[in-house]
Amino acid sequence: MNVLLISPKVMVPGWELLIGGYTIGSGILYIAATVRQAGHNVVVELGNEDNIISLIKKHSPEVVGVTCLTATYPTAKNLINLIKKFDTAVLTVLGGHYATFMTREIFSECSVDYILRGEGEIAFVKLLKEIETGNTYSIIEGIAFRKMKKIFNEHSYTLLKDIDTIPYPAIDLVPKEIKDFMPIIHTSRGCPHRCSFCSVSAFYDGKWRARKIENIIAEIEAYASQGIKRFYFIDDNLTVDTKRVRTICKELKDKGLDDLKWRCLSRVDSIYKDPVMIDKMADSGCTSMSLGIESGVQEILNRYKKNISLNHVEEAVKIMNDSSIFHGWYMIIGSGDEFDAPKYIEKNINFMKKVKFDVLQISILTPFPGTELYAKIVAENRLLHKNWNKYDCTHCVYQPLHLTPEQIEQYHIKAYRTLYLDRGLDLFKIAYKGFNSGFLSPTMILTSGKHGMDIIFKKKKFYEAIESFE
Ligand code: B12
Ligand code: SF4
Repeated sequence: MNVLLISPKVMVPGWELLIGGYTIGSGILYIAATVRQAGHNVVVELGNEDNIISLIKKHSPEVVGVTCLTATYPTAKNLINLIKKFDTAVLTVLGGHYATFMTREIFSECSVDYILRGEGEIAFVKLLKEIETGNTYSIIEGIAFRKMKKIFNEHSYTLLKDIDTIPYPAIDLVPKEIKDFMPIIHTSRGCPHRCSFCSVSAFYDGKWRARKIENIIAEIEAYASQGIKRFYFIDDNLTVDTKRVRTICKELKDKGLDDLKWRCLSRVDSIYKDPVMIDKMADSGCTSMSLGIESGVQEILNRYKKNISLNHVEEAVKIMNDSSIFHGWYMIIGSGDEFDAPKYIEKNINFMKKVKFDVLQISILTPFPGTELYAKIVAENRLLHKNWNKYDCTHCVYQPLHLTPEQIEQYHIKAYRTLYLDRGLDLFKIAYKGFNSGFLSPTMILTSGKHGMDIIFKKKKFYEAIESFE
């Protein structure tokens, strides 16, 4: 069968603007790999309202699969509606975090035929097989569908039992518009923690599954043999099991793969518990790492169920500053409860001054469907709107208890301004370290500088400034 896989071609304010282009997640590339392995013709494209019909004409697909997050769902919905208007015979499938949690709402406003709930590698291939044999309404675990205005299999959900059985993501199918694509490797999927705001804990239901080390190393060897020099361990939390990470590092060295540069995401607790792991990581090619502190107020961390203490944060920051690894931290403005008050936001910002970060990405707390936070905000009737494209962590989309949404957005800017200006001349050293680590590119520095100027001198809102990127 001809299968067209689409990732929405959108500039959601965030990393794409900083990296100066469009982006694609690994999910759709994993789906592409399994579809190809099952013997179908598959192409991956970036789609928007302007190019979708020409893509359909070009590839003549029998099935179109579209991926989405919350912020990219509006585009995904428009694409599917346009496809079905153009040719009802083309079957459409939507997957991703938003699709998993908002199945019923999606069927009420989008002409999509199937919604994939959970991980799609096995279920999607089963669906293609059924469609090929003429069974368009089979019950398959993880696939909801609509027949005669009724929704079937709505609560079915699928997670892979063994993540070693799936092929490597089809990075050779990454669309040409994506500049400077860095191969993404998952050594594990999910996370055992259950932070209240996190879509990952909701999507994987607090489950963490690790791949076999031989399989991970074989994937890296495959990339190295193609001349690839850097990659991203994109696990939600690479360091859940620090012993395992040390083994991966040892294997990288033993196999002579330590000249490849890599980056990853980690957590404060594994760093202060096993600081030697950080040395091993640096020694085996790790040049940059991102970590969530989220808040400098212990009460808020407890509400987030983050399971870390501010003492541990300080310890972890010290360890990272003593290492050669370029480190980026995540911080959130907003708590979603009574701590949404000036006193606590100021306290949050003041604590972050102690964190001698290399980079800091500050988000506004965003209630993503499926999360505990979303359920709470909805139950308290404090969701301001469902303009999902604004669920990009730069807009305040809920009503805070003791502030206005605009005040939260102003604090977002204040936090950036205060915390970066506080680093003073260190910023030059940081830029140098960032270049060397491969984390920062000249485009990122120039773009962020321009955004900063627009915010300070033109008094633009944060999201207006980053939207002005061309
Ligand atoms: C790498 C990453 C990025 C990268 C790449 C973005 C991208 N487009 O994926 C960058 C840094 C650019 C980024 C940016 C953002 N990100 Co991000 N990101 C991630 C991260 C860490 C990994 C993504 C990934 O590779 N997942 C692994 C794959 C295998 O899973 P998957 O994509 O869900 O796909 C599986 C299933 O969902 C399903 N499936 C998905 N699509 C389809 C389609 C079909 C047809 C089928 C059959 C099945 C299917 O099958 C797939 C295979 O099992 C995730 C966390 C996570 N675990 O997903 C956060 C995450 C996706 N990001 C998130 C957010 C909020 C953002 C930003 C809005 C933040 C910001 N302001 O910058 C932007 C939005 C960017 C955009 N336009 O997409 C949230 C999304 C929450 C939500 N519910 O919407 C996540 C979940 C983080 C979190 N902890 O909450 N991100
Ligand atoms: S925020 Fe990080 S630690 Fe918490 S559940 Fe999500 S991925 Fe895990």
